Amino acid sequence: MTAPTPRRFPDGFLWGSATASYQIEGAVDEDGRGPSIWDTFSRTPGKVLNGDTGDVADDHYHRWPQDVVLIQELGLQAYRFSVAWPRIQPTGSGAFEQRGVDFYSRLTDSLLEAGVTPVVTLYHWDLPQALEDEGGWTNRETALRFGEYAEHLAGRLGDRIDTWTTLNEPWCAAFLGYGSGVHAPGRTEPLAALQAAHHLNLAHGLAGRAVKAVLGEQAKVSVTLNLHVTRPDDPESAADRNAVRRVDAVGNRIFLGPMLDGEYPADLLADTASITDWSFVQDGDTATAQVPLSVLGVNYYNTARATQWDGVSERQGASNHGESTATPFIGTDDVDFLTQPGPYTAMGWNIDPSGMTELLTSVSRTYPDLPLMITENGAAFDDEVVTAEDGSTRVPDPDRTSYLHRHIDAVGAAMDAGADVRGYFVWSLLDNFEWAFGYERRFGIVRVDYDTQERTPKDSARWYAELIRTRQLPPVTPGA
Ligand code: GBH
Repeated sequence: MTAPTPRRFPDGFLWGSATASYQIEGAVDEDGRGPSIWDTFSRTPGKVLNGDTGDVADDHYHRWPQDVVLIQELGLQAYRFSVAWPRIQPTGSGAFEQRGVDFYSRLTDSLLEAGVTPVVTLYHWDLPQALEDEGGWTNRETALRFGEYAEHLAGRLGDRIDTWTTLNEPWCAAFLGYGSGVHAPGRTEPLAALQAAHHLNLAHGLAGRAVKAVLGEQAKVSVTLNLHVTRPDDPESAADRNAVRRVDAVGNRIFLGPMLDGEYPADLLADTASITDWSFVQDGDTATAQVPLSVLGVNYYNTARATQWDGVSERQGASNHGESTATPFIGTDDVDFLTQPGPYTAMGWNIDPSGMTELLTSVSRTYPDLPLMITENGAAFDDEVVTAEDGSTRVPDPDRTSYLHRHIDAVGAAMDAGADVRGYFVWSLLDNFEWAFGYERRFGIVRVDYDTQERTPKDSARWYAELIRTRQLPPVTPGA
């Protein structure tokens, strides 16, 4: 038997970390920022754990220079951040706010000076509240306004931005926001969720085209999807396999279809026929959504297991898609998501690196010419600060290091199998506002003390920095 050797990643492979505006910035009333749906939602009692809001978060709006130093010290090659639309255009239409543009412009310059590649996301869920008041993503106008916002920002940040990611996880925006209601704006209407999904597809196309119109065809346009890896409980059961097909349609292909093939999958339209005739899709919309992508961003966290409920027996397991009773997988109320075997992260999500390999392999088989990038992968654990006798502090987070190690190894395995993966971003650089879970869940590789705003790189950050420096991943020991 040969001794296991470290895994080598290609020289051009981009190592980074990611954040999102509402989760880290705070300063919600500063420099003309308008309110977003997450300000409204988080201030609505009962929506976010402990009543937490993003009012202060990591105070990144003021502490960004220090955070760029941190990025540099860890040796990150790329930083993925999002722009808060309500800082650029407080009401989502009409006047633009130059002070908001200036903030991201300074951040971008500072990253470039530090030798860090800026990867920008135009929408990571903080919709201007004024647009929600007009129907939000259920309103076609929101997609048109998004195109104008993208055009404006492309003109201001220009070719300093390496990759323009239009949307982060439109599935969450549509189905958690308008379907199960666990995210802002908290609506629970199946039809609204499907309309939102369509208008997000359209918004992606309009924004991608706007960026290319301003910066040229060579501008790198991307989108980030949270693609669901769902397996049939019984692979021999045609009913279970059909349940998985339906989840795949309304979970993945509802975006992959328009964005990559220029059309909605026929089975999705058939599956949802009792909810809508899709008459909100206008001629040319899906062609617009199919804007050429330089790379597809993939966020991966865990896997799911589905079974077709027979309608008679007791339901086998609680849905593992959040607290809400309404399923975000519109039209699949007769599908049960079964509790997955552990281990689990602090989110209760199962740890399953094989899903990463499976996902990347299957996407790259379906779209062989499409480069992929892991734009998010990471884990929440309840880590703590340890103070040594000399007063120095450390945050030992072996579970997170192990999670990252095994998932990066799984990315390598997919590359061995032929997947064209160009980079990997840890979610997240900093502990931050974890949406409906507020500050109770920590995804950072850097610890944030919410009393002092002090940042302490966790052991996982040191481990990741070493990986980036050497470009060599130590072999994964079974069971580690
Ligand atoms: C991402 O969303 C977001 O982009 C980011 O802002 C966020 O902070 C981060 O991940 C961590 O949550 O209930 O077991 O079926 C995550 C999207 C969608 C991933 C739902 C887990 C279901 C897990 N999530 N998915 S389960």
